[in-house]
Amino acid sequence: MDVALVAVVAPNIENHSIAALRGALDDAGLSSCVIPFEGFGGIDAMIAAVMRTRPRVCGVSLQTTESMLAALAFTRVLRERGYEGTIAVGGHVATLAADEILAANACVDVVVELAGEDALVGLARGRDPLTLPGTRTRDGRGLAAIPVAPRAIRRERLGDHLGFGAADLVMSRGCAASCGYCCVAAVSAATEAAGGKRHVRSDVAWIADEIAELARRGARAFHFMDDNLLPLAPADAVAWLVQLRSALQQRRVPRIAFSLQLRADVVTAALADALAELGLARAYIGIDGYTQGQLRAIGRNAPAPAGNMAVELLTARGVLCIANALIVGPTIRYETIVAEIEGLAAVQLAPVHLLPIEARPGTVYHRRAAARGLIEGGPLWPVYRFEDERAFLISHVLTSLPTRLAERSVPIALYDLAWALGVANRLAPTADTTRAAETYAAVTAAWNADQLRVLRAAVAAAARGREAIDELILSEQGFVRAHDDALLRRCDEALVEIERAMSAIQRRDVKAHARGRILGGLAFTMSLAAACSPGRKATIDAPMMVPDAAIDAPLPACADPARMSQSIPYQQEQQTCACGDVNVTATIDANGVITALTGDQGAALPPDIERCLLDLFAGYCYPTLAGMTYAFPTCHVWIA
Ligand code: B12
Ligand code: SF4
Repeated sequence: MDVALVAVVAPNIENHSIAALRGALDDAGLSSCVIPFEGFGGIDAMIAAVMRTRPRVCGVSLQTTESMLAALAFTRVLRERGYEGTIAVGGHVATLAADEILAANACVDVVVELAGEDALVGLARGRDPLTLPGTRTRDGRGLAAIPVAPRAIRRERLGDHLGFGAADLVMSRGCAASCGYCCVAAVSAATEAAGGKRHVRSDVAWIADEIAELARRGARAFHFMDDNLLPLAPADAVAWLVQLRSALQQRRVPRIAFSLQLRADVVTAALADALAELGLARAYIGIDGYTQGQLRAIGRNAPAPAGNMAVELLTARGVLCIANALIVGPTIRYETIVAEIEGLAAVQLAPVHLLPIEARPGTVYHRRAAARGLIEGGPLWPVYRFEDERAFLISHVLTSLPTRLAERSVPIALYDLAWALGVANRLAPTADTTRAAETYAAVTAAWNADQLRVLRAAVAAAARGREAIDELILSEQGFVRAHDDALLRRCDEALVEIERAMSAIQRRDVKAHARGRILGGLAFTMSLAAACSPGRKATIDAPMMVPDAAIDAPLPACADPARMSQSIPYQQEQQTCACGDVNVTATIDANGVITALTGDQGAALPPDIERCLLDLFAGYCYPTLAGMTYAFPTCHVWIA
């Protein structure tokens, strides 16, 4: 075997990165296979699969910061167990964190920035990495990186959603905007630095050909996975959609339904009309901030009223919307959050999917937070310090209610329900979906109202201090779980109702594709906790968050100059990292250095995995944690 690619594999979800790389290897006459990336819990199985196939190159697709620790634990243990080939890592996060990956004790030989096709073919042919594009090794840089281009992938078969053929599309790359917290903006900047454009979109004719060809094979439901497909200016976006519609008509493409994520401030009445006519069934609306203060704080250039306006315009045209909000993060002030919560109160028609602001490597937000000393450790396991203690206390409430962030939350269930409902409405108008539509509206209203209630209570308690917050958490935990579980059940039942209605129309048993639920499950397998307590329900491994003293207080420093971050000489003590209902216990010494890790209730980890993790953390220290006995996960499930 020439190349084994280790990457995310999920039912009915296409991995275009792997398809592009395998296509290039195939064209070059090289053999390849895919080994599903399964996080910590799957390290043994993944290594066994590599050792069985003995590839010349083992390539790991590192797309998300969430999977970085597990991916690098895998590469290190792979080498220790005797793999002698080249270990290469590429993908979105590899592009942004090459230095950290090479600096970690993770046995990675080559990091490939941006497009990986040429570099991977070269590595598989045994070429010197430094003669290939985009490569980074400990000895230096190779040739200039090549920007990633959107291109068609070869599909052996289509996915299925409610009996309709389904396909995932990636028709553009990058984004012309540059929101401060967004890692897509960071990769777009890297692309520009490599001589490419921040944003490239395939030709309308090319996109129409691809959709027409898929429609000929039976596809009707299309999931656009692009970061930002539409032009930023509303008039340009309308003109582009009109062209696409006419190109599809020329090719006699039948009625289709699609899902898209889009910026709120591009949505005008004309654009909403154009999208609805083309078949937009579900929209994930990137709003992020509902007040000018919050938009400024996270570094997004958009008018605050655009969010709610977009939801109203699209909902009026039958498009089911999900709205996101970034609310807590290390640099955000209490007053900004208070105003933002009142902004959220205006959103009535779409569930608000709350997310904490992550300081992703490579972003302006990350640089800003790091410069203020708010990130301890490094990208493998970052710990955020909060500039504003009250903001931290609010985030503590959210992370202490697992159904709000850590687990599959109600907006994620509604995201899946919207895809089923929207596709049924668009492609099978005779299907009786009345009750499911009522459920969507009722669950949305109940979720938004309760989310606001808890946020307002958190704000009030945060003003009173730590004790009030602890009381609030204690009094809310049982109620919130029961409340959210009941809403999740209603969403799941509505999904089954749609499946039933569609099965009658399709005259066979059909299933809805629940992407949010599948991804939630996938993310769980990334968890460090999953490594420690197999068989138990785990949550995503999470940067713990700790409150901080005022920002102009002197920051603690690392005793060992070889380690990152700062140090306070505290006694060695046990630090428990509670992640959902599974605890990983880290022993942190006087200098904030992790010296031992055990699993749930002190259970031992497999020794080579524990040693591997300790080595990966060897370059970090967590001085703020050295003196504390608590930790806060920011577990959350994203939508993709
Ligand atoms: C499609 C997609 C998915 C798909 C497929 C994932 C995949 N391809 O690995 C699914 C739905 C499974 C998915 C899941 C998730 N995703 Co996703 N995903 C994307 C998306 C929108 C497009 C990726 C894509 O297919 N691009 C097209 C291909 C052709 O380009 P490419 O991926 O860059 O690949 C090229 C190069 O990077 C390189 N390359 C890639 N892999 C490798 C490997 C080697 C060895 C080499 C040499 C080169 C190489 O060569 C490729 C060809 O040129 C990106 C956004 C983005 N701009 O990348 C988000 C993105 C990567 N996802 C993201 C997130 C957060 C997630 C989830 C955590 C979401 C969730 N849980 O709900 C999960 C995590 C799953 C996991 N365990 O890692 C974030 C990551 C943020 C971050 N910095 O961490 C992104 C950036 C979206 C965003 N804007 O926030 N995702
Ligand atoms: S958040 Fe959206 S609009 Fe902003 S840079 Fe990222 S992809 Fe572009």
